[in-house]
Amino acid sequence: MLTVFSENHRLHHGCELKDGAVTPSFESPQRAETVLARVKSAGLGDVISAQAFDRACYVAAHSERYVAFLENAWAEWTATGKTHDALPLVWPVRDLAIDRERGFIDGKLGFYAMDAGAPITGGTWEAVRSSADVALTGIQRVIDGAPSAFALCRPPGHHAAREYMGGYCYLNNAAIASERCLSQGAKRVAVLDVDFHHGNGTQNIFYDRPDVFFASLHGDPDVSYPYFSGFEHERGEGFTVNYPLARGTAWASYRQALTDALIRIVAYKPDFLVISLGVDTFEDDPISHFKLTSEDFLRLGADIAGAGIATLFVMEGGYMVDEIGINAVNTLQGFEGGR
Ligand code: Q9C
Ligand code: ZN
Repeated sequence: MLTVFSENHRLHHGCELKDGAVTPSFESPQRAETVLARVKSAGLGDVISAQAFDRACYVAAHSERYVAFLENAWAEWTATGKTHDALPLVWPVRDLAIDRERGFIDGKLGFYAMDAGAPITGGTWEAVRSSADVALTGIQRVIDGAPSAFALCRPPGHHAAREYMGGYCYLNNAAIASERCLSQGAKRVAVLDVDFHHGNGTQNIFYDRPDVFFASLHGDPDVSYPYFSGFEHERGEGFTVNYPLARGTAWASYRQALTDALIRIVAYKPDFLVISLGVDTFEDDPISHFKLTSEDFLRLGADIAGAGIATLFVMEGGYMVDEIGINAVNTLQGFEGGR
């Protein structure tokens, strides 16, 4: 399987507000390097660099003003004299939820963010747009006839909605790739999100859309981030399906939900399948609470392959353990039929 990568991811390395303290983000450059090293040592296949795509490809999944915010945020932040990472501090909650962009950068940060987990640094935009280009380069190969490809995206994307960032995500790489399929002639696309966290951003972008089916398996939002979405009753126009799973979920019950999701996806008859591949479902992940083993990721890939659909894998979460590379590549090798 072909892997698409961009060294520009290294330009983004920020902090996050976690448990009441600002600390280095769990979403570190080392993650992508660990996965790339495993891709190479396992002999998965060729590794190519991302091509540059037009800004219009990002705006297909996001609003014009949100993309403009991402492009300009660092310049506007540093214009106020600050040199450290930008994080939002005030949000438009409920009665303050006026739908009007604010002119000043501090107001913009709150308007365009769901949490304080997506810092803006000097290199963020370059890394973010390159990550989207990684997904676009990968999906173009699949559109052109490859049975599968791996977009080694960083930063990840699935928490980024049409008009907000959060949870380490800025542009929604999986959604941008899905829109590319449709603009290139596909009739239907399915997105299957197997990251530990609910893919709230992808759900938001496609919630009222019959041409993109979205399924997400994730930690029950009663106890897991992002807390406010991912419940079973969220069905959109009938093309959204959520599988909130209990803390401690292991392969046997995970697979039941996976099987149900795949049956629905096959019945939808999509032209392409995009997998939001988070490996933070691993038993030793430092911020998540499922119990998948490294061998389970081989099974995950094999089950996905059973759908028989041309597939792009898009890297999402998975944190701070050497096994992130093993688990991501196991999924891809499981898809390809074993190692
Ligand atoms: N105590 C992705 O996996 N922190 N984002 C949650 C809960 C944010 C995860 C803290 C986790 C975001 C792409
Ligand atoms: Zn995650």
